[in-house]
Amino acid sequence: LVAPASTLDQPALSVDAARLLDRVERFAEIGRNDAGGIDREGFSDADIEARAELVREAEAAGLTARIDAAGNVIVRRPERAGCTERPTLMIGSHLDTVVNGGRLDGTYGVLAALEVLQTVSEAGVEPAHELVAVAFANEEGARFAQPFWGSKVLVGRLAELPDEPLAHDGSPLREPLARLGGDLDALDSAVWPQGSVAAYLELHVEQGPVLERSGDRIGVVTGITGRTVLTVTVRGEAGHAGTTPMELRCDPLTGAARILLAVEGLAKEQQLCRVATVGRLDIRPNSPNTIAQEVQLTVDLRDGNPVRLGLAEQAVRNLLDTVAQERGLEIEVAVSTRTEPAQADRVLRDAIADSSAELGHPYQLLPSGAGHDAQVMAGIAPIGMIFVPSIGGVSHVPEEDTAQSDLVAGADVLLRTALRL
Ligand code: HGY
Ligand code: MN
Ligand code: MN
Ligand code: MN
Repeated sequence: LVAPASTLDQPALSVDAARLLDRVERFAEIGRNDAGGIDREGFSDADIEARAELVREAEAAGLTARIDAAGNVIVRRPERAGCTERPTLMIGSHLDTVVNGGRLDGTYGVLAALEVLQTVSEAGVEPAHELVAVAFANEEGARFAQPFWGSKVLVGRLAELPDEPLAHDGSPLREPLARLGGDLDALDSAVWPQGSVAAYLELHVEQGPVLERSGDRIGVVTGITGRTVLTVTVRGEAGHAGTTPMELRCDPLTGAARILLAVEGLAKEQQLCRVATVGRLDIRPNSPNTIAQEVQLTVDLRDGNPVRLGLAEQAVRNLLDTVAQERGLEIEVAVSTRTEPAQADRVLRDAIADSSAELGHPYQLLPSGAGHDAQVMAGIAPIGMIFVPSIGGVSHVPEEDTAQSDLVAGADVLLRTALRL
């Protein structure tokens, strides 16, 4: 076993900036739509292609890559005799996007993790940890209603996942998962037990305005918001828009409108939780001269405090009961995900801050209002997260962007942090 190099005594090792930026551009072509956004929802054809491309890139870089039963891509440095006993430092993020999303959310962190492994291998240094890069499957839950699918499987939260996960349109996960090389009946094999991961690091674009405004290049994440996503189905009676008298209607769409505004009010006026969003509305049959039969909508609740999050969920459930009674609608609610808030580990926070300082990058501490696989990984390992500025503070839109120099700085901080642990 080569003695772990105290790389910090040496001039700082840097990522290959051109290679990283080139990969970011190439992955942005996978699933790009006419509007310039990325349609790479988890387990779509584009997502499957991106995962296969990551495997090819890793192998071409002399690394090993495999796809686990959940569809996560796991990249390692090739085994060397005597080096297998080191604790694992996992570094990752996700490759899937929201509908019409940006090219950096998730993908940047995955490609930076790959870059860290490749840089370390090429430099011939032996970090104290075994570095493992991971691209989690279906973090966003854009098409299949299980956000954090890959990380939840990896940490063993199988009991809360449905036996036969379905997309919003009812199509089963089983088939695209198998096409990717996963196996719905073998999810157990993808679980990493408690204690098997010494630490988890994730690099991500901030997706908000804080760093851009302060002029800091690096964000050291203190904690990640909790999140509950509900899928609500409102059923009424379809009918002719011209002949059904108003007093005889049982319209699920107007019921849904009432729900939408009340959900906004839970956060905006009542301040029961930090933010509350209805982001998806599915109207059936969605025809201008037919009263709707059924409306499905999602409710995304977020707060850093799990108690407040629980109270907000209860308030939504009470609201649904009230609307159902008042309007004679049948309302069903299912939990798509409950993801607890998580705190970043003190040691990892300090390591990120020190690495930023040593590289001359101004940094600040900040919480994450977006969800990340890191908060699921917090169930089995200490976590640390690094943010870089988002231009205009926007994300989940095609305009999402970050200055190239910031992308490179973030990857260098990730590399340096991985080497100092
Ligand atoms: O929605 C989120 O916060 C994350 O980007 N999945
Ligand atoms: Mn996202
Ligand atoms: Mn993300
Ligand atoms: Mn007609």
